[in-house]
Amino acid sequence: MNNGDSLRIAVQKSGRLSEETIELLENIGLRFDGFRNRLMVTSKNFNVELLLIRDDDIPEYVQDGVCELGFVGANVTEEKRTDVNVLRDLDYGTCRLSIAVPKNSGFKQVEDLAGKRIATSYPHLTREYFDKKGINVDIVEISGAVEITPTLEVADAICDLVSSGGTLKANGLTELEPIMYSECQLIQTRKPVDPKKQELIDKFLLRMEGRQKAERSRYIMMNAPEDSLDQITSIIPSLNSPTVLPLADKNMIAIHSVIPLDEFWEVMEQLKEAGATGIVVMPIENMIA
Ligand code: PRT
Ligand code: ZN
Repeated sequence: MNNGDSLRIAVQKSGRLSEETIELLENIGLRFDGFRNRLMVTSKNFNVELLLIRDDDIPEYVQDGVCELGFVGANVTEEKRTDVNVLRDLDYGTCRLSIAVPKNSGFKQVEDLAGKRIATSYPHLTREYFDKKGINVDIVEISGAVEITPTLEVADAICDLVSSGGTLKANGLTELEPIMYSECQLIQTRKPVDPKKQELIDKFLLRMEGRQKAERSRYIMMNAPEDSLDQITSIIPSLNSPTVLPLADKNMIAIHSVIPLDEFWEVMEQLKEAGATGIVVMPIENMIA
């Protein structure tokens, strides 16, 4: 358990999630002094300390309450079968755990792998997948360089993480089927947390929410004929009423609003059709409800 006063967060020390996680923490206003060769760093302006460790250890440290929070891939948390709360899916570290076979193996579907050897660093997730399908396979647990095992004749197929697919290709493998999609997640311990630390967690989450909302939104400004205001207002999927400003040209107005990024293009097209001109779109730094 973490009995200190500071909130303790587990972060991957050095790997694919490290840079973006630290960047995210800095983006929500946390400042740190140098990370080099350190296992623990304390923030200069928020009562938090980061524990920098291997990603494989993060779910267990959070489960046991050594750290209240952790940033780690869903693939690791699920493989380790840890009992934690998933607070947020984050938009980085995205990948999929996939079954892949040698290009000229003749295996066309997962059913063709019955009785075959599958090399993986994810024995539980792989076993669970094949068991659900009722396909009997031999799992060969390998801790790294899984892609090379078919060439070495250690396995007939593999189950490994894929992002661009370049590594599979370079090793003469083709993807047969994804068994899980993963991204970096913020997880929280289920162990009791004292009220003061819970306050820190709530504050931390509020900042993250503001940042995530901002990243998923855009600020738009446009000019429009005054008589198209009702139509334009009905197009803008804003939670708040848009800001309407008069322009020097008496028949024209300026409209400002915030729109969700995923509706961006559709809204733009409709706004143009409704007579909006000079549409300007800007990123948003932060949003506090
Ligand atoms: O030292 P430590 O144990 O902390 O790090 P690690 O080597 O175990 O993990 P690391 O840093 O490689 O990955 C950390 C996390 O990033 C993973 O647990 C995933 O949640 C996520 N992630 C996202 C990936 C990938 N994309 C990924 N492509 N993890 C690994 N890969 C590997 C994959 O195993 C394969 O070897 O990259 C290769 C394939 O990449 P593509 O782009 O060629 O398909
Ligand atoms: Zn690891």
